[in-house]
Order: sequence, then C-alpha cells, then structure tokens
Amino acid sequence: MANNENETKEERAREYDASQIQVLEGLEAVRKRPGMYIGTTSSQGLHHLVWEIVDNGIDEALAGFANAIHVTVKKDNSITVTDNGRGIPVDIQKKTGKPALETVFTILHAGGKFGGGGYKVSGGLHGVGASVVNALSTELDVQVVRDGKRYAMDFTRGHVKTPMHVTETGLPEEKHGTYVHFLPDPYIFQETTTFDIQTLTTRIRELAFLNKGLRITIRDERPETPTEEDFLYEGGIRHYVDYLNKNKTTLFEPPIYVEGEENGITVEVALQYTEDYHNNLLTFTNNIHTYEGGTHEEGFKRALTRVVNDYARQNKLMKDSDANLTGDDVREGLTAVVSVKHPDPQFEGQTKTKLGNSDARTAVDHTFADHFMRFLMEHPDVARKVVDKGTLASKARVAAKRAREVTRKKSGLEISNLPGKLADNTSKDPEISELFIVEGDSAGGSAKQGRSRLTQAILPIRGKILNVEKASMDRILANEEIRSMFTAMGTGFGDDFDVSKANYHKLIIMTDADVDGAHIRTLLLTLIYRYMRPLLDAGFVYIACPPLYRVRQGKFQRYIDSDEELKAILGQLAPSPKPQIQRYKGLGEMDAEQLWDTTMNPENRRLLRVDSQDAINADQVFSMLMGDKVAPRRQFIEDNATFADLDV
Ligand code: TTJ
Repeated sequence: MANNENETKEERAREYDASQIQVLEGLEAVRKRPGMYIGTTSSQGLHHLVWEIVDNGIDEALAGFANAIHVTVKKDNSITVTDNGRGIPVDIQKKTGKPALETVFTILHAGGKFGGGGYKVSGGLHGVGASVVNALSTELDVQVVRDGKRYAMDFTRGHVKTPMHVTETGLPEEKHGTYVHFLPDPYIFQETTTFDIQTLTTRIRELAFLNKGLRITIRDERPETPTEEDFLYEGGIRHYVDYLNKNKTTLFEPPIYVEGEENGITVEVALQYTEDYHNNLLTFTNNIHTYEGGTHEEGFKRALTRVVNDYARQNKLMKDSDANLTGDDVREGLTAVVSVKHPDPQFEGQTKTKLGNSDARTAVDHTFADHFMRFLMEHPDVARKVVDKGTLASKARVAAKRAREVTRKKSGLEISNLPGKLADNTSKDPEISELFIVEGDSAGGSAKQGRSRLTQAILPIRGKILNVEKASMDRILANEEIRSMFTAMGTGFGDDFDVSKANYHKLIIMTDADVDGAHIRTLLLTLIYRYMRPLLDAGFVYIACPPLYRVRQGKFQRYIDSDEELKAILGQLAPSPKPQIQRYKGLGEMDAEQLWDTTMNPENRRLLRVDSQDAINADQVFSMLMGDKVAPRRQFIEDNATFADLDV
C-alpha cells in the first residue's frame, strides 16, 4: 500500500490483476485471523514465526544442500535467519509472471511447492510458511545469493515494498544461501514482541539434536555484550539422550542408537537406562515434538517390551512360570528419544501432536526390534542390567499395588476420610476452591485464621517432605504427608489418578521466601511433577509469593517482593519521616491478617502458575536437585543462589 502512493488510480487498478487480488486477500486473511495460521498471537505465536522461517532452512539442510543455519535476535527484537543452501529460486514463473521468490513470501502455503522433488520434512505444527510470517511483520527483507548474484527484495505487512532486484551491497560471505530478516508487527502481537532467548535456545538445541551434522547458531544482540551459542551434534539424538541424562546415574554407556528406513519412513531411536524410577520418553515426527505420542511411540513401546521379554526368556533370566514384564516395568529408568521423518504425517489429538499414521508403528517396531535384539545378544552384561531393572520394577509394582489396597481399606485415599490436619473450605465447587499447602504448623495456623472459609482450604505440612526422586512407589505411598495431599486433592494415585476428580482447581504452594522454603517448594513440585502431572497440565498448580518487606511511612503502607523494588520505593519516600521497614523472614512472622492481606487475598496476592510446557528442562532440574549426583546440584545452587524463580 504505502509504496504505491505516487501512482495514479488507473495505474493501480491495472496492477491489481486477478492474482494480485488473490495474494492480498490471502495475506489480509492472515492479518484478520492470525490465530488460524499460527495458533495464537501470544508469545508462543511470536516465537512460531521464527520456526516457520528456520524450518525452511532445515528442509534445505535435510535435502543435503545446507549445513549451517544462523539465527540472530537484533537489538530491535527483529530476527534474522540465514542458511547456506541453494537459495530460494528467483526465476520468473510463467503462471504469475513474478519471481518465485516473491511467490514464496506472498502466497499462502507456497513453501512446499519448491521442493524440487524432495518432500518437505520439517515444518512447524501449523506449517504455513514464509508468507504468513511476512503478513505478520511490519518489515521483512530477504536476500538470496545464487548463480554468482545477490538478489534482494523487501515487504511491509506482506505487501511488496521493493520488487526483486540484483544488488551489490548487503550481506556477502556465502557463495549461495538465503537471508531473511523480519520485524513482527506489534499490532498483531499485542501481548509481546520480545523474543525469549531461553525459548529460542532450547528449541534450537533440540533441532540440532534432531538433525545430526547440522550447525545451528543463536545470537542475541540485545545485551551490551552479545551472546552466541553454537550447536552441532554429529551423533544426533545419541547426544540428546546424553544431555537428558547428564544429571543421572546411567546403567551403561554410551546410549544405544538405532537408525533405519522402512517404506520411506526414516527411523532413529536412542536410549539409555538410568537408576531412576521414572522414564523420559520423547518422540518426534519431522522435528515436531509429538507430546501426545502416537503410532511411532506405540511401535517403540511394543517392540521394547517384546524384545526384553523374549531376550529374558531365551536366556533363562526369567522362570517359565514368571509373568511377562509389563511395558511400565521395562520402561522404568529409561530415557529414550524416538525420531521419525515421515513424507505425509497425519497429526491428531487435542493439540495435534499425536501421530496417526499406522505405517509409522510398524516402521519403528521393525527397525528398533531387530537392532535392539541384536544389541542385547552382543552385550549380555548390559542386557542383564536391563532385565534386572525391569524385574525389580515388576516386584515394586506388585508390592505397591498391595500397599495401595491395604492403605485404601485401612484409612486412606478416600475423600470421605479427609486428613486430620486439613482445614477444608465450605464450598464444594472445585472451580472456586483453593488448597493451600503451607510450610509449618505456625504459618498453617495463621493461614487457617486468615483465610476465606468459603473458598480456601489449608493443609499444613511439616518441614521437608519425602524426596520422591529417590523413593520407590510403595515408600511414597506409606508417607503420611504425601498421602494427605493426595487424599485432600481427591484425585487418586498412580494408575488411578484422575484429574477430573480434583477437589480444588488451585493447589497453591505457600512456603517461606528463604532457601529452606525454596527447597520444600522444590520437593513438593517434584512430587507433583512425578505423580500428579495432570494437575500441572491442567494449570492447577500455583506458587504463592509472600512479600519480603513491608514499608510504612505514616499512613502509607506497601508490601515489597524484591530488593530492587525496596530500593525504588525508599527512593520515592526520601523526604522525612524515616520509613519503617519490616523484613519478613518466614510466613510464621506474619499474623493472620497480614498473611491474608499479602499472600492469600485474591485481590492483592501474586500467584505464579507453574506449567509443565518444558517437561525436558523440568525433568533435568528435578533429577539434578533431587537425584543422587552431587556436583551438578551444587553448581546449580551456586548459579541460582536463592533459586528464586524455579521455572518448570
Ligand atoms: C528449492 O529447490 C530449488 C533450489 O532451492 C530450494 C530452496 O527453496 N531452498 C531454500 C529455501 N534454501 N533456503 C531456503 C529458505 C531459507 C530461509 C532461511 C527462509 C526461507 C523462507 C527459505
């Protein structure tokens, strides 16, 4: 629009031939309903733009023509992505009379059509392409280096600003490649246009793991001294497993790695066992994390269970009369990454992250089973450890089941029999009911007095609860504090866990704002993460934020959360009289009214919602904080002195 201001009406009319109108209608539609194309215009949608562009470079790398991708966040929160591939084609297309390059950035879904035979393997969940990014950016400029020339073109909000031309100035270096620079439109991304370097780095590391031999760098030019990280894994997902297990004690080294192909589906599996009681199984299809699993995951699980049982029976590691090890048994302590590349993936499920193609099930099953059986036969010592681990898990499972049955009968996990220390709220509506888990009996007492009886229930817990990271299920079930949490929530335990039965839609952890409090919070979060995860997924878990200080000056009173804020306030209160500052060391130091005012009253309080989006990081953090390796824990605690905002 803007660039055409000097043209006459007639000229403009002529230009708007049928195809042009289509283009504009297409991109207007994207701007009208961005959610339809990128899911959301939240921070997540903002980051999605980067992946849409990066995916194109990855496709070029997967086709064998590029081996490096560079992502940069510029000072103004714009993004550049470059690859050293062949460069987007620039030839004039017959059908449109326009350069292919222009089409890529202006026609919806154009990306895949330039595959030159190869199929498009990567592609974000929405896989909508560069034109959507263009439509949602106030500025986008692209340069292509190929055939000894450099071509450039730029756009604003999807409209061509400068048509494609050959240029001398710009970005040299590579003999061929593509450079894209874009600035997201704040009109679209009203929540935020600030990129989070952690989010970008985590996904870029993951992409490097998933595409072995591909170098991906991420540079952040916003800080005074720019930061840069470089990811290149020749071993691909083998190194992913190493990375996931870095804080765990493993049963053998290095991870087992399997690669194969069946019916055009590429299959890679890497796995390793640890001394943990949990498993960590990540599956991917075309670089997309399939959170909900699907056929590839089923194929893997089925093959793993079958092979371990077959091996154990063939080698007399099990008695004929023994029951088979279950899937859960053979997955105890397992860390595995399953990555498939499928020419035509069908994504299903609530979040479209469940693979539906049945040929992926057999491809993974066959590829993995053959290789894994051979591996076990060639490594009897490792095989023995795997079978032993499964056998132990099976025994613990049977014991836990018995313990659970006994507990349930005796006293335990029934809603009718609420724990004695619980001060329940009067409303029976879970939607408005909140359960505060409070550190210490004295704070528990204040909380009971100060609360809103209708909506707030209080469950005090004594000090450090059991560390579930180091305990088997039967021990966890025997623990009083933990049992009372499950009983109060009403959700059941283990296989019976049912989030729809939750008595409270807010579970609020309220601990002191000190190191001990942080430790207790971490213990509680570990318990929730390992055994009540659906609560996290449902967004029911919160952390209360008690203040650090209260500042008073005459009638003025304010609760303060951080030292910075305190400084700022004291600066504002500079004229006499001298402000009084009270520092709160623990919740116990606040009386009921203060506790209500500062931490419990929905009108004033601050709650942090805990989400499990980043399950990988959480798994690592918990293994590190709660597991048996001391060095990484010490390091982490040093790095995060108060572990103030443990973001899981
Ligand atoms: C397609 O087939 C002919 C030769 O070029 C192929 C191609 O499109 N290559 C290509 C596209 N390489 N890199 C891109 C690309 C890179 C980025 C960073 C962004 C976009 C939109 C495309």
